[in-house]
Amino acid sequence: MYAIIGTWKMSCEGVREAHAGLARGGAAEDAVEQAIRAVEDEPGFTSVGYGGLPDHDGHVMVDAAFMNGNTLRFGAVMSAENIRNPIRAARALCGRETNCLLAGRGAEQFAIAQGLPMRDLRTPASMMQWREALRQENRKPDAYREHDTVCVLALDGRGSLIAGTSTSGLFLKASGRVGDSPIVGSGFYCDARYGAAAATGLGEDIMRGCLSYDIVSRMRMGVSAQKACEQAVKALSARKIELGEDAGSISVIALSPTGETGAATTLPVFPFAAGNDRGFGLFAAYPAQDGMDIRASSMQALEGEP
Ligand code: SD4
Repeated sequence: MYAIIGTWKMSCEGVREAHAGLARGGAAEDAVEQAIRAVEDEPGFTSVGYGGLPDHDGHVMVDAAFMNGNTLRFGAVMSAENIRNPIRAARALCGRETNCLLAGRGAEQFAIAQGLPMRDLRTPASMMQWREALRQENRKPDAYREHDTVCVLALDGRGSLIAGTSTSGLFLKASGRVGDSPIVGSGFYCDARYGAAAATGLGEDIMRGCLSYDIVSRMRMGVSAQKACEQAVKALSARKIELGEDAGSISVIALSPTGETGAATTLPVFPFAAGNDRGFGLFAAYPAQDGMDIRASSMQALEGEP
């Protein structure tokens, strides 16, 4: 059995190729890296890697993480600049007993020492958008309008379960701001015995609920990947509503050790790519209608039929 799931339509091509690699007997670690690199390298995706939108000061500062569910080790970089493929740096850090989460200059120096390619992640188009945005006043960052994180979870035929994330965070974020994506338990979590999960949306909210850990904890209690996603999103959003806030912008994915996938969202629609040994497709999760502001998601195939 093998399976893979990735957030947003932008992950579709990379996940499709990584899915083919898994079908040929490839490793989940390689599948996650390959799928995320494909998004990082594409300047048309303005929320990840090259072409990512800058922070308030005009710097493209990236966060990325890689977690091995069989060892519970993770590696992550945050608030780092000029690393062409942040997911490669995160993967290279995964396995270390100490110093596995590096920020800023330390992360950049690590990438250089590893011989990873460095690159100015700004593009003329992203800098133009930045200059234009600075001209507008009172701009409230919107995690979805401005940015989407690529999260990929993969299971291979040998039972390896891996999680990865990569993002340039919120457009116009404060210098030094870090979101959930490199924070274990919030943006991602993975335990090969129970499952893997990852989140995209407003990192400040996702971290308040330790959302990915919450999903995997529910799976540990025997809840399915789909139900665990629905329950965790619903719990965090309901709590926010109780506190007088809105439900927030939160979407999640999960993958069980037997290859079941799950997804849930507070958005009107959340597309994701998923595949297993029966096929590959682009899907969407929607909030269900049960009279609450936050509802269980229903899933629908957009194309393909896993
Ligand atoms: C962050 N979670 O830095 C990321 C942004 C994101 O969809 O995923 N937006 O807060």
